[in-house]
Amino acid sequence: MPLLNFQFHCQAQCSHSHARAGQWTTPHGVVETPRFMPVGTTATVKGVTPAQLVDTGAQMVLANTYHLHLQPGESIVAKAGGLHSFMQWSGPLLTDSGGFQVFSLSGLRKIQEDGVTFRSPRDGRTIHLTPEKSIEIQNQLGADVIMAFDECPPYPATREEVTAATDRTYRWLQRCIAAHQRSDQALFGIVQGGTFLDLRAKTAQSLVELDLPGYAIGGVSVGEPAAFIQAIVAATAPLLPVDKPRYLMGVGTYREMAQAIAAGIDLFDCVIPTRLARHGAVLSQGHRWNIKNAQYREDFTPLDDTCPCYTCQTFSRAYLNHLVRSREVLAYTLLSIHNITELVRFTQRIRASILDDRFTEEFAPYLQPDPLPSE
Ligand code: PRF
Ligand code: ZN
Repeated sequence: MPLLNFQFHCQAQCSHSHARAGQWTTPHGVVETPRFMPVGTTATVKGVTPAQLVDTGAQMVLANTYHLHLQPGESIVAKAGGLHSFMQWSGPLLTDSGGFQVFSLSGLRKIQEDGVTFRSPRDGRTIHLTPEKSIEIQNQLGADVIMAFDECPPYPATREEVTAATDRTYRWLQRCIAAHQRSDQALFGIVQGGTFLDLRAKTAQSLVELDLPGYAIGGVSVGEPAAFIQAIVAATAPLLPVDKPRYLMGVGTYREMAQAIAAGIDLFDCVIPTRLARHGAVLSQGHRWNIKNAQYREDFTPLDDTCPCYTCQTFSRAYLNHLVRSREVLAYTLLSIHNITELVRFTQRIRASILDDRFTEEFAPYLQPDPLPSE
């Protein structure tokens, strides 16, 4: 089935690393890469309206097959005219396949060759998710990008366990490709392989042969030391095609993103900015700090005086400190707007530095390797 209206164009290539700046055309608009994507698990980026989200600079948003299948169900989203129309986000959208979310459920789940069986945490009913079912749901949801149904092995796992999961993920990918019905949705493959770099390389090569419209690296940031993430991404990303987008799933710290961009990654997603907001934590200029602290009670300056976001342009630290201490819902919205803007802006600044070929100089402090665990 030919794919319509997707095109990845590499605009600039860093001369000291694999970093690149790209322009990725999708049916719902262009994504300038590298770019951070905020997570809207249940068809909403928690606490933030679509108009506010546009103002953060976010271009593409992620939603989840697993959560939307449980509530409200894909048929209701389809009746609304699809996910774009249902959640009123007119830009590019991506749905994750549900595999990872099911695997991270503790307790009742069973993985078999056919798929995964689990008990709904909502109402206790038994649900069977297969590669075919995940694609059918994602076809109904209608995001621009849909993800293959994969098995993400935990960390740590033995080589045998990771090999079994990786081989099964490949068979599941072939079933996903066969089940996929829409030429206006790009199906991305996901490279698994745990911390075994040779398994990563072998998997990347076998996925590249399938000539998919984009590739993700999964199975990282699952509890392994930071240096492993860097090693996995460095060993995998350069093996993926230069003319397709590369997406590192579930990663969104400053250092991890900068290092992954240096290895050639274009896209990231992470719940960090909204999750931190829930705890009063603020991201700014490479650091994390908490607005609840007493020192901000009478601080009438903005969170970050270099930040263009609505929160920083409008409110003081003293006001935000008060909202958080009073447990006001607006605190959550305002901190989420700031944190999302901050991470999107970090990737935009990296993009600008790649276009000027100053990336490795300008972001050198983030590119120092993480210490290897001592053993
Ligand atoms: N697979 C899928 N989604 C994911 C992951 C994965 O491995 C991760 C791992 N960091 C986050 N989200 N399908
Ligand atoms: Zn701000």
